[in-house]
Formats: sequence, structure tokens, C-alpha cells
Amino acid sequence: MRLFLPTLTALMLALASHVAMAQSVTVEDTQVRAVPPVSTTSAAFMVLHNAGDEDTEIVAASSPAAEVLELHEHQHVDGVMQMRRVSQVGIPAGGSTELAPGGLHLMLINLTQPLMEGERVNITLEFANGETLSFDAPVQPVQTRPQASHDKAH
Ligand SMILES: [Cu+2]
Repeated sequence: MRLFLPTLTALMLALASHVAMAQSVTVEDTQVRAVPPVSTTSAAFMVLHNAGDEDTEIVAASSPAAEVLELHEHQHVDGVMQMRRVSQVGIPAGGSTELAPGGLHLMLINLTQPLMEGERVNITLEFANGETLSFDAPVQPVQTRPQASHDKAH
């Protein structure tokens, strides 16, 4: 016990400081697009909130489900939707940033496993200040655009 108690105290302090640091950015509405087994890429979407006093940026991401994760954005170029890699995704202090179909997203490249609906994929985000945020995102069908309305009854 003489050894155990100080060790436990140190562990609790370490855990407490870790939690306090990790809490500035939280994530919700996570989803990874379900893709056919032949597909080598997919994309992840989410909403990030920054409760901290300072702006922060996602600078990298990783997942066991893909060899490479890149930060991407969509943009219209001459009427054509194109994807472009970006070096970072900012989350303003006290604000939020949405990664959504047709906009910013995490690109999963060279999938290491099929992404079937109902599975969960672990994703780790790295921020400019060295903090990380790890979470499990559900794999589900993700529509590229909102479904057209079919309820015109004329
Ligand atoms: Cu992309």
C-alpha cells in the first residue's frame, strides 16, 4: 500500500489533466460513408465544437480503417465539383466547424477493411497544439446531396 497510494494519486492527476486538455474540442454527429467492398476510398463527416478560448486547427488524422487520412474540401471549379486537399481545418474559439457532404471532409484512402453499414470506425484527430481526439464513428449510408422532394402531388 505504501507504494500503491502515491502511484494512484499520480495516475489520477495525470488523468485529470489529460481530460481537462482534451475537453476543449468535442465531436458529434460522426459518420463514415458505407461503400461497396471494391471501393478503396471513403469519407468521414462530423461536427466539431471548440469550447476553448483559442482557435484551433485539425492538422492530421488517422484510422486503422485506412492507410491514409487526408483533410479535403469540395469546391466548384467551372461548374464541376472537385476535391482538394487542405493542410488544416480550423475550429474557431467558442465556435464549431462542420465536415459535411459537399464540403469539408476527412478522406479515407486505401481502405484496410470493407466499410459496411453497422460497423464502427475509430478515428483520431490531431490538433495544431498537439492535442488529440479519438472516437468511434458509425458506418452508414451518406447521401451526397439532400434527397429531392417527391411529394409534388399535381
Ligand atoms: Cu475527398
